[in-house]
Amino acid sequence: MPLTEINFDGIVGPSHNYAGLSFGNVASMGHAGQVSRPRSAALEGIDKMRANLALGLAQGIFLPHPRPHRGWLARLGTSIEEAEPTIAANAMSASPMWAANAATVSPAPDTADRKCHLTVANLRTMPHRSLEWRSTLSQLLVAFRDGAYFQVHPPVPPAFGDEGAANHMRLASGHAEPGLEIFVYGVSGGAFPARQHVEASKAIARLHLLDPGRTVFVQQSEAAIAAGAFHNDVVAVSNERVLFAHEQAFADKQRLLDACQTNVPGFEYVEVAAAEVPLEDAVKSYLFNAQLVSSPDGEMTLVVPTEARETASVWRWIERHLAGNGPIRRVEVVDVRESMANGGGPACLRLRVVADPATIDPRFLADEARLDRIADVVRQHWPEQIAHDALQRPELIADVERARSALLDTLGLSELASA
Ligand code: SUG
Repeated sequence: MPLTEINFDGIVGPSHNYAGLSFGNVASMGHAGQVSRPRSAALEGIDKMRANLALGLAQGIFLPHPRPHRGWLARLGTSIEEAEPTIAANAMSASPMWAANAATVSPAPDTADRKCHLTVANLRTMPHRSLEWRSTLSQLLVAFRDGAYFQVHPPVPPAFGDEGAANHMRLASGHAEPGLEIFVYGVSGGAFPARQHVEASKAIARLHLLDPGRTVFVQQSEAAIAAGAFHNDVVAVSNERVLFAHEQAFADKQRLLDACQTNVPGFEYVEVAAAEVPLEDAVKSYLFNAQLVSSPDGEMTLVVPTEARETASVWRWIERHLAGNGPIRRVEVVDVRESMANGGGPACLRLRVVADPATIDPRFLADEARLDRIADVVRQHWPEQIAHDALQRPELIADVERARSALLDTLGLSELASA
């Protein structure tokens, strides 16, 4: 089988809630304390995967992690019953749903040993996200265990923050051609933290055995982070030879464009001017947190969240682009409102891996029938609602733990029960 782009979506976990844990993420901050709907959230995610399948794309899944994270609480000398509310909320976060932050992926055509390299993100900037790496590593070591094709790396040391593929892009004339790998790091973000450290990005490039001539490190603009673009994928996305970005995404745009022009045959840059879509609208609508995908008929489709259609400047821009001669030929609108309210759009929910699907553990791949089975488990076991002050209730905790084991049973992945 040829190398294919596979989108692995994080299944939204049964503890999905709004605790306002992510400073600098305006949606998470703005929805703090609201009632969440885990069942709807997970079903929205499944429908998004179905929309991808309908476009003819290959689809994978990652599992929710065990929550509450009892081991972390124990290391803090407490328990879910006794922890202070903020600590408990961190241990209950369903943040592993945002698979774009699971790892950075360099496909085989880019690496010296011609293996696909994956480095798990340390996510050290936010406490609730720093809990993810161990479970992510366990899953990747099962899904991508064929050492002839994959090399899975543990996180880089936490001295240097790494947030995975959300700050990494790849341009290539085709998915299976050698590409230009773009690492975007932050230095400062006004009042908000810059989460990706350049030393983490450089370490990953070395570990992945990338060709330095086809690797570029670019600084994210301070204005973008200050406007709420806590990850680069809130203001830019790439697919094959196309880079789609906001005018104010990068600190040194010209250096990036020069590298793209030199290394990517047929490179096309689609820029959205601040005068047409201000940064604030880009962040509110998640226009750039779209999935930019090539379906088998060769048409490039932008999979945007409903919030993009509801933001006047953004929808006007999309209609104008579609009417013109640009590379994006279709727009697909998906409803992922529950995730969006925590700052996670269609692109946050997926990790792209270019590989031959036959080399991956099939339990991590999805088709309609498998999604039906997952949806059944979600309908039966996922809590309908979680109020912020209910996060430590024993009945909720029992439901959340039972829901995850029912999913693992259904998927034949019970070996990951405590991972
Ligand atoms: O890290 N939200 C996530 C959203 C991540 C989106 N991912 C990408 N852009 N790739 C974050 O800020 C909110 C959790 C809370 O508030 O409870 C949260 O973690």
